[in-house]
Amino acid sequence: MKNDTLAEQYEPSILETKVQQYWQENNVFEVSENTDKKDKYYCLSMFPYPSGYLHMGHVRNYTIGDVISRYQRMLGKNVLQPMGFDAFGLPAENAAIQHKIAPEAWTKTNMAYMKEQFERLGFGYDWSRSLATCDPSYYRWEQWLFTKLLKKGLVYQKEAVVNWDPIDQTVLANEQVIDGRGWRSGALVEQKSIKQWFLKITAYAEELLEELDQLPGWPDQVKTMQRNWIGRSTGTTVSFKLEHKDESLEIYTTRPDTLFGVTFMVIAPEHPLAKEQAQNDPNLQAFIESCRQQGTSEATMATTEKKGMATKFNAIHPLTGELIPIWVGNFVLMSYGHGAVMSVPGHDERDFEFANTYNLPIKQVIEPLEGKSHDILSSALTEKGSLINSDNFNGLTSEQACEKITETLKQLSLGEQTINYRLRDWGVSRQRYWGTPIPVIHCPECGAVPVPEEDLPVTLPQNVDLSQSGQILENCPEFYNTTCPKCNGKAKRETDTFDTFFESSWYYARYACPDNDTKMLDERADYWLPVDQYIGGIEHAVLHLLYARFFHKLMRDEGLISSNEPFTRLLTQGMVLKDGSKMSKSKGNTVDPAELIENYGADTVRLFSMFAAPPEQSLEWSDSSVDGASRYLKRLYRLVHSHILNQATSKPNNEKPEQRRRLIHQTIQKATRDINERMTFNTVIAAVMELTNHVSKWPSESKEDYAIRQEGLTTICLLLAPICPHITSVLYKALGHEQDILFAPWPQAKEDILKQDSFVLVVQVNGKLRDKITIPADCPKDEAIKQAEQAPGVIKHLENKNIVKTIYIPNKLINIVVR
Ligand code: ANZ
Ligand code: ZN
Repeated sequence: MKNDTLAEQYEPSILETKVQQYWQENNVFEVSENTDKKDKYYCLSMFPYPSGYLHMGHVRNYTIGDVISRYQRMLGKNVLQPMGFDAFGLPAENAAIQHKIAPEAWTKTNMAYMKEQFERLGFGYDWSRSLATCDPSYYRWEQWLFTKLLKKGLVYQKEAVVNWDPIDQTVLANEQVIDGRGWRSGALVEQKSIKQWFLKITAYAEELLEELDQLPGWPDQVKTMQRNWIGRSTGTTVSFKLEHKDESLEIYTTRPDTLFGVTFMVIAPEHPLAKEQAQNDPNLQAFIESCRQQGTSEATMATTEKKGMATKFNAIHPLTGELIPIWVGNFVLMSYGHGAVMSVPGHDERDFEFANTYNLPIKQVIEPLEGKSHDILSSALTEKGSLINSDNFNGLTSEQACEKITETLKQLSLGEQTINYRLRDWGVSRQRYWGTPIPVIHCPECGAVPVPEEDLPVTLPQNVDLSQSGQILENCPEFYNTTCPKCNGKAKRETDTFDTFFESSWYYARYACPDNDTKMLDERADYWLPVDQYIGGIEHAVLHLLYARFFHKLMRDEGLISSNEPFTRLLTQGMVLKDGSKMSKSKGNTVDPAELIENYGADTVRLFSMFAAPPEQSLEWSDSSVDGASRYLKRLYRLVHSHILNQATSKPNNEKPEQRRRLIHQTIQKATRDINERMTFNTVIAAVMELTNHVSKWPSESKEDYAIRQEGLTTICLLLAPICPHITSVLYKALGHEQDILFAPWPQAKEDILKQDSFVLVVQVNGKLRDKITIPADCPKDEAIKQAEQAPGVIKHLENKNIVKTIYIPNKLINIVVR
């Protein structure tokens, strides 16, 4: 930029446009995998869905990422900060229906608008690496990976339940079901079982769990949520022989110590035994049907009333030989363990409730450890204890019994220890149009055949009529009619598309090499990965972050990258609140960032976002804080303006040159420490504002004074540069620096300046000089008084006296008044 003299007035929009132009013309944020000595730093903020509207949550998220990126750049790193768009998804289909605009056109317009907004906010992205997930050059690679996984057996098809709208004849996403009815037709939604594609994430459950321990840079809260989601438990699989045929009913239990307390078994409505019985039992058939309507989400399971129905079958207890009736229950999940439980109503609350409803026996087999008694008929005793009514296991503790009983079962080949995960395989099929086509061809002869690599990508057909009811691709013969890659016979393309989490699971890696059209990832991915700092909302703690970790391992095992984990550090930013509740369109309490930028400029918006709260906490919106941020920048501007014209007017001030310099370096030290240790940019800003207050009062008449003031102002610019990159760029130039602030290093606190100077303190007793002591300049008052009282010339004058008061004039004198 030309070293123009500083304009008299601070006009953010003019100033910011100029600075941004300079960035763009010089491609300053484009980075390459350079081999010079710089360390790489990959800073990534979660990419947005291109809704066409930027909200304050976006602004906050992306400002945090940009500040970290710019800070790392000043530390001398080779910083990659890319941005792209999570461009597939339902809103585009809805917009297509409502506004008669094709999803692609709608999405592209929105992306262009959002890119403009990002540029206006001054985010330093390497746009040359941008990507949109709806672009075939992007999604072809996830289609490619899918076909590889299919061949490896990590992908499979099975029946799974979906929401079915019987009027529109279409599958509905959960968010399209409103109060149990289809959002468009208003029809009562049914549960329907259809064939869908699954990714075997459970094959990686153990690694996904274990490696959480190797992520010290992740918030504990997120790691705990992932651990619970994976839900590893150690228990025992027990085989109960069936009475009516030579087969067994397997169950999974975490409490084998309660085996002697089993009084009935409960199987899931989808269990084969339930189906067997239902064939000639219309009542049970109806019951199973009603369970199916209820759905199987964990939330429904926990809240719906426990209901059941008896079968005519019995199981045989593996150790006592007793006959145990088998029931069907709506609370048993087919997808967990073996879809069946041994019910111990004496020691499990759910079983207790069920036994009371259906008048089934309750038996106590555990007693509390400290001999306390427990009335088993009034409530279940769920704590562990010691065994009773359990044959030769009586007297053992629960822990001992779990081991012993499992051992005994194992010897009888009727059971063994097993590890179970709550984690389910990931269903990736969506019956939607605006998504990545699943690259499979169904052949009547050969079955499901992956689309050969050379035929990828399978692209979405254009110009479809989205307003028709039913499933779009199902009504598109020009899309689905094809030939089988194996036998060349007539075949049909898969018409489901991927869950959009599929696209967002690997985009972070593709930014390393978005232009490669022969490979999914190349060696550049290993240069940049793992991401050093990932930033996004806590709402992604489980699904997105788990899927991304899973994909990283899939890509590693495909030989595409060598690291094990995608994100070294994770920052989950807090919400933006207004009047105490989350800003949201539905509450009508939003603030439009575009308007703010227009009124105040990007630097003020950025300063406010970073000053109002530390990144991980929620931020309460306040008009006055925005005004405050704006006023501060205006003041800073004036301060530099008057300084360079040498019109600074010093106010009475008794800070010595050493003190002034020390304050500068203390501020550097504090800022650096706060960013490195806690990323509390708000305290950094507070310290810089404090320094600004001081500098505004410093003299500048002498050469030395001028130089110190210059150093103070330069430091303020440097410390604020990551947060307010536009104004600091201009002020830094105005202060006479040749180089653009973008290339300036982060300031260093100088040890010798930080060292505290000493002062000679006069110590009086009742107004008479008794001694002189030397203390550090910033010695706290209490410490100064303590040292004064112990000075050799003072001690004897205090003996047998009462100290009435002590007068302390910092850095000058202490007068101890005694009686
Ligand atoms: C007997 C028992 C006695 C149980 C007792 C608990 C307490 P976690 O820890 O989450 O793995 N269970 C097993 N399979 C199930 C299914 N498909 N649907 C619903 N519940 C199922 O939970 C394991 C426990 O959940 C198992 O231990 C089983 O009940 C139940 F005093 O077996 B337990
Ligand atoms: Zn075929």
